[in-house]
Amino acid sequence: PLVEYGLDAPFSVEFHDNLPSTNARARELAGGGTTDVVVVAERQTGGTGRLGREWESPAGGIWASVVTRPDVPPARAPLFTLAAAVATAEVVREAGVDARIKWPNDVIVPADTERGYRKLAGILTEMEGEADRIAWLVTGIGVNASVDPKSLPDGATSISAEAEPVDRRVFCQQLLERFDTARSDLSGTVERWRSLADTIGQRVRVQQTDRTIEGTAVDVTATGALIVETTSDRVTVTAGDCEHLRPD
Ligand code: BTX
Repeated sequence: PLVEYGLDAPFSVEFHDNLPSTNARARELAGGGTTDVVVVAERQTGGTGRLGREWESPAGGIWASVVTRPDVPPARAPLFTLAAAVATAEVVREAGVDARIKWPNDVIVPADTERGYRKLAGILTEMEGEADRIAWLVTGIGVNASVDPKSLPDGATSISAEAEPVDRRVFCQQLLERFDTARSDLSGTVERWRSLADTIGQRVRVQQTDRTIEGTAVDVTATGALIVETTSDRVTVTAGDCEHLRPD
């Protein structure tokens, strides 16, 4: 089993064997006024990605959602997604996998000559806030740790498929410590994000509800937006689905 244990985390831990979604449970706790707690589940039956997509969460993964109440304006919320992506990528890299970040929230193993990029982890941030202040933030982190990629959608991979399996208790603890460090140094986080990014320098297609932006990703801004150079323009993209295109 995963984290029944005394996780010596910088957050208090609520462990579940089975849960529809750790983000849903974390939202409940957040709405009730709780903070600095992490909800961890051995498996999720209704794990969610962005835009209501499904997130496969079999036993063997790390499914965790952290509730915080950062005293920052809502425009800075995306930085916590970057902080979680940096923390995840760093701990996965220490496990011996050449992980990189795809803007804004995916930890991937980059494409090689034979295969396209494979998704190893994802982050889902949810928030409630007023105009000038975040009320609460839920940062959901899903990592395919010891999961057989056959039980995951196409294009997914896991730590155990790419390298030696990890001790999930230790991994989860390191992940939470890294996230705690990263969230308290957001400008350092943007720097580390840049150095871990697979997206910068790539040709990308960013899908938004009402438009598609295609061009070269050149940088991220101080608030975590992606800067894309198109043939005619330089566009700052704050949200959307980003695909890395193969070079011509
Ligand atoms: P996303 O919308 O970027 O990615 C969702 C897409 O990824 C799916 O449509 C599917 O194609 C693919 N996918 C589904 N499951 C997996 C998987 N296990 N590994 C790789 N690819 C997959 C990414 O959303 C954000 C995911 C956050 C998940 C965490 S887990 C803890 C917390 N609780 C919860 O319900 N969600 C978060």
